[in-house]
Amino acid sequence: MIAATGFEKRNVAVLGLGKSGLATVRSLEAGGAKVFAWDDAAAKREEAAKEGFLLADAAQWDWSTLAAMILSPGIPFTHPEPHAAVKKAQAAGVEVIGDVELFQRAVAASGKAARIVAITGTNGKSTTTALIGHMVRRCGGNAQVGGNIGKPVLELEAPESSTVYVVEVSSYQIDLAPSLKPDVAVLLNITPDHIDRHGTVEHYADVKARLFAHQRAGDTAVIGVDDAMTSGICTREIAKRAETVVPISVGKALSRGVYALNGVLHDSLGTQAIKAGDLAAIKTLAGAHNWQNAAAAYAAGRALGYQRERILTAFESFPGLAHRMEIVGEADGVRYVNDSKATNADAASKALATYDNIYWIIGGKAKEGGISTLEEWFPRIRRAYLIGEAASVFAETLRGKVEAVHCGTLDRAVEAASRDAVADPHALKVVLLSPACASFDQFKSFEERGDMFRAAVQERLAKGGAAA
Ligand code: UMA
Repeated sequence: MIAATGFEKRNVAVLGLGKSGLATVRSLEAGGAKVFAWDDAAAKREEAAKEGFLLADAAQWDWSTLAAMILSPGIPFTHPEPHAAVKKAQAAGVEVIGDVELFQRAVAASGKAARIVAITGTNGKSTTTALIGHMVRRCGGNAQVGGNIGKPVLELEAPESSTVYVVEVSSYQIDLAPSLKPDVAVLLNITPDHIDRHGTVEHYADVKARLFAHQRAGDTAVIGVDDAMTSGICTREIAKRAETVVPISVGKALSRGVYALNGVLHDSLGTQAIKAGDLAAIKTLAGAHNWQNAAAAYAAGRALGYQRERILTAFESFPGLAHRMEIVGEADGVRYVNDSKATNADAASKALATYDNIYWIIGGKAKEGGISTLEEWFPRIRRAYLIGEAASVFAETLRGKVEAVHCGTLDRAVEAASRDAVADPHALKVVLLSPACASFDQFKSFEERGDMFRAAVQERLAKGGAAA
């Protein structure tokens, strides 16, 4: 655990007692602060009470005695409107910050030469974070991986001079971390997202760009240039500090930067462009979106001082992330891919763009817009297997374009898709769970849905494959 510094013997309020809030209370107490904790949900307060934390209704906090309020990332800071406690804090001149800010301050105050690699972007940030963490370890470094990816930053181990913190940061977390200063900052891409929490896409992009605000000579900015928003940010950063900005692209050759062309990674950081390695051969980094993640991780690895060959060797052993195009089995020329995290059409498009001969398990609780935007990928789909609430709506969209079978449940869909895929004479077929839907009609979470898919596939394969 990292003890929060700077609040010894002072009163601090913590609002939100989810994963990051509970870690924040522990960290502040370890740093010697007196913490007043609150969550608007009674169940969360009960959980906190079991740990013996001091609970005090946020509506009753005495703002004149508080040194700061630590806000959970999920609680509105600016939009649609600030939480009532945020308004009161601001009126009283009490600073409102998040756990990532406490983390940054504690690392800076430790006097250790620990380094921070921070990763953000609309898509791919968890995979890139996991990939960089894996690379750091394989290159002999002491990686501590956390943040938005799941493990709260304050739960990571205390800084040592060898520590490389690899931290995924959401826009919510950046918004609450005014002094964040990564040694290596990675911005992958920006597409409209979380507008409810940031008001406009421009504000969302401005918040993401703050990742670079405090970087100094010697710090590195790795920035995607394949969308208009990040490309604009990259141009602005280059104007300030060209030599420490590394543009990355998939599909465009760059005179300076790191880029992937047809799955081949190129490094033009030196005097001439060289081929750094073949990403297309790495199963867990399949697809153009993963090549962007790999280009960013490679650039981060170079900034950390790792050799080109060691980075590529590390990529080859990357296990991938659960539920994100996770390969859960392969037999009889059929690859089974768990992409349960794809809870909307845009996310599902990544897997559909990656594979051919797809036996596609789709459905659940439909999102607005359905799957009509996926039509360009329909020719890759051999057959669709419909589950959950969205089945009849999706059947309508697919009518006349993709043959669809109503399966009802995931188990039945796995069975039917495996049987059909095995019978397909193509060399490689893919049974793909990429539902383009939320899971809540049939499962507790996308994780439960993906776990059940993995278990169903592995049970079938253990029994002797789809023919069993
Ligand atoms: N709450 C209130 N009042 C409110 C609203 C919420 O008291 O008005 C309470 C809720 O009851 C809850 C807590 O505040 O107990 C909110 O917690 P939280 O939503 O911030 O969640 P945590 O459990 O602390 O998890 C957070 C991140 N969640 C969000 O940003 C929404 C997790 O990212 C992150 O993994 C975790 O910290 C550890 O760092 C999740 C996420 O969905 C994966 N992120 C978004 C995304 O990826 O799109 C940004």
